[in-house]
Amino acid sequence: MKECVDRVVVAGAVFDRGRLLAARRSAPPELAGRWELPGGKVEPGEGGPEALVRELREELGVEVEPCERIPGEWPLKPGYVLRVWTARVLSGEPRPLQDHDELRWLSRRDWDSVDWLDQDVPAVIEAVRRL
Ligand code: DCM
Repeated sequence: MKECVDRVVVAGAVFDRGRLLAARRSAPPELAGRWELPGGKVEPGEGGPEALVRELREELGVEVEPCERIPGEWPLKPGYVLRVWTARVLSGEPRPLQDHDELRWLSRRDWDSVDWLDQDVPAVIEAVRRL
Protein backbone atom coordinates (compact mmCIF):
# COMPACT_ATOMS: atom_id res chain seq x y z
CA MET A 1 0.00 0.00 0.00
CA LYS A 2 1.17 3.51 -0.72
CA GLU A 3 2.45 5.42 2.31
CA CYS A 4 0.23 8.40 3.10
CA VAL A 5 2.29 9.81 5.95
CA ASP A 6 5.57 11.56 5.30
CA ARG A 7 8.73 10.03 6.71
CA VAL A 8 10.61 12.24 9.09
CA VAL A 9 14.26 13.18 8.71
CA VAL A 10 15.73 14.65 11.90
CA ALA A 11 18.70 16.98 11.95
CA GLY A 12 20.68 18.59 14.73
CA ALA A 13 21.61 22.22 15.17
CA VAL A 14 24.62 21.29 17.29
CA PHE A 15 25.93 24.16 19.40
CA ASP A 16 29.27 24.51 21.11
CA ARG A 17 30.71 27.66 22.64
CA GLY A 18 28.60 30.01 20.56
CA ARG A 19 29.09 28.17 17.29
CA LEU A 20 26.91 25.99 15.07
CA LEU A 21 28.13 22.79 13.44
CA ALA A 22 27.81 22.52 9.65
CA ALA A 23 28.51 19.31 7.72
CA ARG A 24 29.35 19.02 4.02
CA ARG A 25 27.65 16.10 2.27
CA SER A 26 29.72 13.69 0.20
CA ALA A 27 26.70 11.85 -1.26
CA PRO A 28 24.40 11.44 -3.14
CA PRO A 29 25.84 13.27 -6.17
CA GLU A 30 22.98 15.80 -6.35
CA LEU A 31 23.62 16.89 -2.74
CA ALA A 32 27.39 16.41 -2.53
CA GLY A 33 29.31 19.57 -1.73
CA ARG A 34 26.32 21.28 -0.09
CA TRP A 35 26.22 21.86 3.65
CA GLU A 36 23.59 20.62 6.07
CA LEU A 37 22.61 20.20 9.67
CA PRO A 38 23.67 16.56 10.20
CA GLY A 39 21.01 13.92 10.79
CA GLY A 40 19.02 11.25 9.01
CA LYS A 41 15.83 9.24 8.73
CA VAL A 42 13.80 8.27 11.78
CA GLU A 43 13.38 4.50 11.88
CA PRO A 44 9.95 2.93 12.52
CA GLY A 45 9.16 2.94 16.25
CA GLU A 46 11.85 5.49 17.02
CA GLY A 47 11.27 8.94 18.51
CA GLY A 48 12.76 12.03 16.86
CA PRO A 49 15.27 12.92 19.58
CA GLU A 50 16.24 9.26 19.91
CA ALA A 51 16.89 9.06 16.16
CA LEU A 52 18.98 12.23 16.31
CA VAL A 53 21.18 10.78 19.05
CA ARG A 54 21.69 7.59 17.00
CA GLU A 55 22.38 9.41 13.73
CA LEU A 56 24.94 11.78 15.20
CA ARG A 57 26.67 8.88 16.97
CA GLU A 58 26.90 7.01 13.63
CA GLU A 59 27.79 9.97 11.42
CA LEU A 60 29.99 12.07 13.70
CA GLY A 61 31.09 9.78 16.54
CA VAL A 62 29.69 12.02 19.25
CA GLU A 63 27.11 11.71 22.01
CA VAL A 64 24.65 14.57 21.93
CA GLU A 65 21.77 15.73 24.05
CA PRO A 66 18.80 17.10 22.06
CA CYS A 67 17.60 20.31 23.68
CA GLU A 68 14.78 22.11 21.88
CA ARG A 69 12.73 21.41 18.76
CA ILE A 70 12.96 24.29 16.33
CA PRO A 71 9.31 24.96 15.46
CA GLY A 72 8.31 24.02 11.95
CA GLU A 73 8.70 21.25 9.42
CA TRP A 74 10.28 21.56 5.99
CA PRO A 75 9.58 19.49 2.87
CA LEU A 76 12.45 17.45 1.38
CA LYS A 77 12.19 15.08 -1.57
CA PRO A 78 8.62 13.73 -2.04
CA GLY A 79 7.51 11.72 0.99
CA TYR A 80 10.03 13.22 3.44
CA VAL A 81 9.96 16.15 5.86
CA LEU A 82 12.74 17.69 7.92
CA ARG A 83 12.48 18.42 11.65
CA VAL A 84 15.30 20.04 13.58
CA TRP A 85 16.39 19.99 17.20
CA THR A 86 19.07 22.04 18.83
CA ALA A 87 21.59 19.81 20.58
CA ARG A 88 24.78 19.99 22.58
CA VAL A 89 27.77 17.67 22.51
CA LEU A 90 28.08 15.62 25.69
CA SER A 91 31.22 13.74 24.68
CA GLY A 92 33.54 13.29 21.73
CA GLU A 93 34.85 15.55 19.01
CA PRO A 94 32.75 15.44 15.82
CA ARG A 95 34.47 13.77 12.86
CA PRO A 96 32.99 13.07 9.40
CA LEU A 97 32.58 9.26 9.63
CA GLN A 98 29.78 8.76 7.04
CA ASP A 99 27.96 10.89 4.48
CA HIS A 100 30.20 13.96 5.04
CA ASP A 101 33.69 14.98 3.99
CA GLU A 102 34.12 18.16 6.02
CA LEU A 103 32.79 19.73 9.20
CA ARG A 104 32.94 23.36 10.20
CA TRP A 105 31.98 25.31 13.32
CA LEU A 106 30.30 28.57 12.31
CA SER A 107 29.80 31.67 14.41
CA ARG A 108 26.84 34.02 14.29
CA ARG A 109 28.88 36.24 11.97
CA ASP A 110 29.93 33.61 9.42
CA TRP A 111 26.99 31.19 9.42
CA ASP A 112 26.29 32.13 5.78
CA SER A 113 29.82 31.37 4.56
CA VAL A 114 28.91 27.86 3.38
CA ASP A 115 26.50 26.68 0.67
CA TRP A 116 23.65 25.33 2.82
CA LEU A 117 21.07 22.98 1.29
CA ASP A 118 18.08 25.18 0.41
CA GLN A 119 15.73 23.12 2.59
CA ASP A 120 17.97 23.59 5.67
CA VAL A 121 18.17 27.39 5.47
CA PRO A 122 15.01 28.29 7.46
CA ALA A 123 16.07 26.03 10.35
CA VAL A 124 19.65 27.31 10.18
CA ILE A 125 18.42 30.90 10.45
CA GLU A 126 16.35 29.99 13.51
CA ALA A 127 19.30 28.11 15.02
CA VAL A 128 21.66 31.05 14.49
CA ARG A 129 19.21 33.35 16.27
CA ARG A 130 19.65 31.12 19.32
CA LEU A 131 23.47 31.29 19.32
N1 DCM B 1 18.44 15.89 4.38
C1 DCM B 1 18.34 17.27 4.23
N2 DCM B 1 18.79 18.10 5.20
C2 DCM B 1 19.33 17.58 6.33
C3 DCM B 1 19.46 16.19 6.51
C4 DCM B 1 19.00 15.35 5.50
O1 DCM B 1 17.84 17.73 3.20
N3 DCM B 1 19.76 18.42 7.27
C5 DCM B 1 17.93 15.01 3.31
C6 DCM B 1 18.99 14.37 2.47
C7 DCM B 1 18.40 13.05 2.08
C8 DCM B 1 17.43 12.72 3.21
O2 DCM B 1 17.20 13.94 3.91
O3 DCM B 1 17.63 13.22 0.89
C9 DCM B 1 17.92 11.64 4.15
O4 DCM B 1 19.15 12.01 4.70
P1 DCM B 1 20.34 10.94 4.89
O5 DCM B 1 20.76 10.53 3.51
O6 DCM B 1 21.40 11.71 5.62
O7 DCM B 1 19.76 9.81 5.70
